This record gives sequence, structure tokens and C-alpha cells, in this order.
Amino acid sequence: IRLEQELEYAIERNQLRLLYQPKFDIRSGLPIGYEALIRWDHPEHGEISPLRFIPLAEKSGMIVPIEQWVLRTACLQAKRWQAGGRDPLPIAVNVSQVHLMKPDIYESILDTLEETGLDPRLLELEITESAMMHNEEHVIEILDQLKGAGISVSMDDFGTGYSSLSYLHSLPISCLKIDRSFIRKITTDKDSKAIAEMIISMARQLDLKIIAEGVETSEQVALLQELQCYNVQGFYYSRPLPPEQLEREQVS
Ligand code: G
Ligand code: G
Ligand code: MN
Ligand code: NA
Repeated sequence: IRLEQELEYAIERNQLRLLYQPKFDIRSGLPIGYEALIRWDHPEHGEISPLRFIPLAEKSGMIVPIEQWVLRTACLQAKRWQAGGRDPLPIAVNVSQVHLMKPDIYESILDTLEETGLDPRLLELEITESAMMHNEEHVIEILDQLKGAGISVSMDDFGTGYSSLSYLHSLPISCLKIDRSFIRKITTDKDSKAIAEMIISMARQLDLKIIAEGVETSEQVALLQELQCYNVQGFYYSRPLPPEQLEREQVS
């Protein structure tokens, strides 16, 4: 209860910040985009993981203003990188199920893009497979609107939910993110490898982009290359970093 109340003031008290984790093409070794990941610096408890406070925020409804703050901050950061002369790369933010179901989410996202001046083509929304399983017709309608505006949507944590092939086919998404639980065991467990392989070939058939999450070793990279999954995200390439550090390390 206490944390939940304190979260209400976290934005105005400047306790939230974003880290950015680059995504890479393993063939060129170059970054292809970034995912914004939230952190809460609590004055007494130190850094609190989103795994802990996002569920609280979803319960209280605070997730909506929090993710609006995330979106605005990430868009401004992307604009700043562009202004600094970097190649414009897409920036991804996570959108929770509670936020996705807000009736005015589309208008609110467009307002933020307009206010920050970010090209909608440089914005990606990551929505978990399980979040997309609620109220499927409504989800399709919202995603259609977003796509019409040039915003792309990725299905996050793919392989952990239960989307049917027909639903997957009817969703206007552009990318599947293979859940890191499969990648973790991809070189040691033949079932995990088989599942990853199946997801990769299905994505190809459905004309979807594919990215592997949680890549931590060179063995995993080599295997993914063999399976022709060339886009990756994970500690092997880069941890989520504060923007200043990302700039210093020139992965931006
Ligand atoms: O960065 P880290 O591994 O600590 O993130 C833990 C979890 O928190 C991940 O599942 C990540 O998707 C989630 N997360 C991070 N930022 C956000 C956010 O802005 N919104 C939502 N809904 N989830 C987030
Ligand atoms: O659920 P989502 O895909 O949004 O989660 C992103 C989270 O995954 C971030 O919190 C990030 O810290 C974490 N993450 C990113 N790369 C790796 C990795 O290589 N290994 C592990 N264990 N976690 C990772
Ligand atoms: Mn994500
Ligand atoms: Na994920």
C-alpha cells in the first residue's frame, strides 16, 4: 500500500528514469534500435525493479501516467540523438495491457508524437503476447489505428502466451520477440532450440520480423545466426544503459 501511494508522486519527484538497451544486427554488429526500460529510484529503498512496481501500477491505474511519461521521455531522447547527428533508429517502449485498453490510447500517443516531433515511423510499441490475448477484437482495432499512423508494434515475450496462428495472422504487428526463456537454453536444451527454430520459421512465413531476447553468450549468437535470426538484444551485446553512457560507448 505504502509503495503504491509513493508511486503516485514518483513522476513529479523525478524518481523515475529510463535506461536504453540497444538491439543489434549480428551480421553488421551495428545497433538497429533501442528499448526504453523504466527504473524507479526510491529515496529509502534504492532502485526498485519494474518487476515489482509495474504490477502495483497496473492495479492502481498509475501505469497510464507512468507509461505516458516513459513514451514522452523516450521520444524526446530519440529526437535529441537525431539532433546530435546520429542515424535515426527506432525507439521501443513497453505498453501494458491496462494502458492498451484505455479508450484514448491512440489519441494520447499521437499527441505525444506531435508534441515531441518524433516521426511515428521511429516509434515501436512492445506489447506482451499475454496482453494481446485480452479483448482480441479491441486489440486488433487499436493496432490497426496505430499501424495506419505509421507506428509499429512488436509482440513481446513471444512463446509464453497462447496465441493461435489465426489470431497471430490477423494482428497488424511487425515483429515477434522470442522470449528469453527459450534463448537461455537454446544451446543446451534441444526442445528450446526446436521451439526457437519453429518461431523463426513461422515468422518468416508470416512475413514478420524476428528478434531474440536475452542473448548472453557467443554460442547463442552463433546458433541464432545458423537459424537465420539476425536481430538480437541481450547482455552479450549491451546491458540497458543510461543515455549518457550509451553515447560514451558509441552504441547510439
Ligand atoms: O529492465 P528489466 O529487466 O528490469 O525489466 C523487467 C521487466 O519490466 C521487463 O519485463 C520489462 O518489459 C518491464 N518493463 C520495463 N519498463 C516497462 C514499462 O515502461 N512498461 C511496462 N509495462 N513494463 C516495463
Ligand atoms: O519483458 P521485456 O522483454 O521487456 O524485458 C526486457 C528486460 O530483459 C529488461 O529488463 C532487461 O534488463 C532484461 N534483459 C535484457 N537482456 C537480457 C539478458 O541478456 N539476460 C537477462 N537475463 N535479462 C536481459
Ligand atoms: Mn520489452
Ligand atoms: Na520480453
